[in-house]
Amino acid sequence: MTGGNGPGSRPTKTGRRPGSAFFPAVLLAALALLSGFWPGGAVLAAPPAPDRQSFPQEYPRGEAPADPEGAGGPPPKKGAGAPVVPVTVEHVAGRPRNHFTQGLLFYGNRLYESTGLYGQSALHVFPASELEQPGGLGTEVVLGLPEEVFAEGIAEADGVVYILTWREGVILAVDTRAGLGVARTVFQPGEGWGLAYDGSFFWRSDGSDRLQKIDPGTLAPTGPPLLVRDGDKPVRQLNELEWDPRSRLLLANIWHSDLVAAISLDDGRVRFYLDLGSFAKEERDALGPEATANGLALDDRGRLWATGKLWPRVYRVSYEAPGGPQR
Ligand SMILES: [Ca+2]
Repeated sequence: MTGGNGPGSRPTKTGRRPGSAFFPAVLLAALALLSGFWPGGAVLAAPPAPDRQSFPQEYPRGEAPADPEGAGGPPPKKGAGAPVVPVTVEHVAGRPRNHFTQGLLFYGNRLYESTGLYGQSALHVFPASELEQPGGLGTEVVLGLPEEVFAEGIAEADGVVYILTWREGVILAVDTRAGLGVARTVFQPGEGWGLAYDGSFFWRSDGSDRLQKIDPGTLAPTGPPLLVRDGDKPVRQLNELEWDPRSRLLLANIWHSDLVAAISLDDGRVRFYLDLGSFAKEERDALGPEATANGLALDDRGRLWATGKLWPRVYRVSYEAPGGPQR
């Protein structure tokens, strides 16, 4: 994620505009310097911690998507339509502070996290077992990314972790079987916020009310965007994503909201919202308004973990889905 507010978006920190022609060449050259290293305990080019005092000014997220009606707008109000479901916190694990979380996923016995901001974007890899240990997440391997990249959501397919970028027009592919390095860079049109893989296709959010299906082979968009609706109302600012294969619903953080939309990919309808407010508000009050809930991952037991930008904690939550079994 990131944050898009549609019209009036300011230049980026670097002044570069989306789609800059020289950028892919620069990025590819920088990526060529990165090679495959894999968990030997070494930390690869650990990025500096974000300066919390500076990022609101340097964080003009989002540009109007193709349909301006799909951009911006306030997050949905509780009780506006689909039911809002509270969550119960089952476990809390500490984690490194100042991670500007953009994507979260479990794969194998590891927890992967992408973090954003120019000059600070990275892919972090933790032993998932540490989530259950008293000290929480403390051991990480970090793949630093070129400073021209603002990393966004991540998704895994066939052992490859794909890193979406915000406005850079590329997806970075990290083949975890070969090592922790960028193995491939693929053109990706449009703005990227969140990414998930449903077993057949990738789905990408861009801060609007639209989800784009992406072919896993070519990584090219395929078909028309899926319009996400709560009743008749567009649900905008869709951000970090997580596919739930059990309920066959796509979970989506909504930027600057404590709500997580549970979306059917059959028709784009929001079936219900999860409300993370019981702990998200506390984190935001302590860290500032940009410390929004962003980071959803289901572990191999189907349990949902949630975190947010800069949050020093990851929360495992349970909830009772309307009309479905408790999880
Ligand atoms: Ca996720």
